[in-house]
Amino acid sequence: MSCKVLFQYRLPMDGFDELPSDFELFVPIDDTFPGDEFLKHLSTADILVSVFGQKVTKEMMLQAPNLKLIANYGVGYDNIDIACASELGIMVTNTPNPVTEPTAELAMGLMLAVARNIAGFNNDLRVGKVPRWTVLNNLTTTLYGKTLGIIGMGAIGRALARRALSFGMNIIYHNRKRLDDLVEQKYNASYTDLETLLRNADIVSLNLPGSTETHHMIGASEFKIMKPQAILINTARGVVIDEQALIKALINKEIAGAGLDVFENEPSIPEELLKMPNVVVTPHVGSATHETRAEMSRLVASIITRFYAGEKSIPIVNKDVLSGDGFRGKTFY
Ligand code: 8YV
Repeated sequence: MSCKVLFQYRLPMDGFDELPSDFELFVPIDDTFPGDEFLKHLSTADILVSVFGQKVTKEMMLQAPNLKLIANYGVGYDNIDIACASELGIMVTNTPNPVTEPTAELAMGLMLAVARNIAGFNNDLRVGKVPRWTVLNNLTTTLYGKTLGIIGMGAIGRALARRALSFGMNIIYHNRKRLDDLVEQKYNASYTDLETLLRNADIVSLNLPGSTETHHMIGASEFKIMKPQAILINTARGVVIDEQALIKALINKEIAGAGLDVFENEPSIPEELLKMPNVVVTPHVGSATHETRAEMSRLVASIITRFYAGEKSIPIVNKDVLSGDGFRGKTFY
C-alpha cells in the first residue's frame, strides 16, 4: 500500500523517517508550495499535515477524494472546516500534549514582562531613556498575592495555574464546564462566572480555543468591568478579543496593560498596540521552541502510523467520523 503524505507547510522532519518506505512525503522547499502546486498534490493526497494560519476549506477537501486524515500540527484547529471533514469521512487529529507546557510558560513570561515592565525597561535602557537605580521611579507591580483569572481551564490553563501557584498567586477560573472538586483542590482554583472573574482578577489569561462561541468574548463591555490595574494575557487565539475594543480600553486606561502572543488578523499587528509601552507583543511563539516543534513533528508522524493501525487512542478531534458510514479510514478501523 503506498500512501501520499502532503505537508501544507515546511516542518521539522523529526519522526517522519520512521514511517514505512511506501509512505511518500511531499514537503515544500520554502515555507509553502508555490502557485497551485499544493492543490495539485492535494488532489491525490491520502494524508494532509495542516498548520495554523493555512486554511483547510470545504472547497479544498472536495478536491481531495483520497484524503483520509488531516493531521493538524498544533492543538488549535480553527483553520480546518471540521464539520465538512466529518461529513466527507475525513478524520482530523491535533497535537495537544506537546504545546501545553511551553504555551503556559510563555503566558507566565508575558505576565512577568508586563507586570514588572521587563520588556519596557530593556527597550528603554538600550536607548538611554530610563533613570538607573532610584527609589521612587521604575516602580512596577508584584505578582505575589495577586489574583489570576484563567479563562479556559484545560491543559494549558492548568499548566499556567501550577506555575502561578508557585508564584504565590490566587487562582480563579472560568470554564465551559466546572472542574471536579479534586482538580479544583489540586490547583487551589475557585470557579466563578465570567463577570465575577473579570471584576476580581488582577491578571486575566485567555487559554481557550478560538471558535464561533469564543469570538470577541472579551470586548468593550468586558473591559468596562475589569479592574483599571488589570493586565490581559492572550496566548490562545486573537479572535477571542475584540482588538479594536482592546486598543480603546488601553487608551482610556480601563485596563493597565496586555501581553499578547496572538492577534485578530495574524500576521498583522495593529500599529497602536506596537507603540504602547504597557503592551508586550510576541509573534505567536507559544509552542515555538526547538524541543516542542520536534515533539509535535514526532507526534504527527506517530499519529499517521497509528491511524493505519486503526488506533482509537490518537488525539481525534472529530470522533463522530468513526461512526459515520462514509469514514474513509474504515478499512483500518
Ligand atoms: C502554533 C498554536 O502556532 O498549537 C497551536 O494551536 O497556536 C501554536 O502553538 C501551532 O501549533 C503551529 O501550527
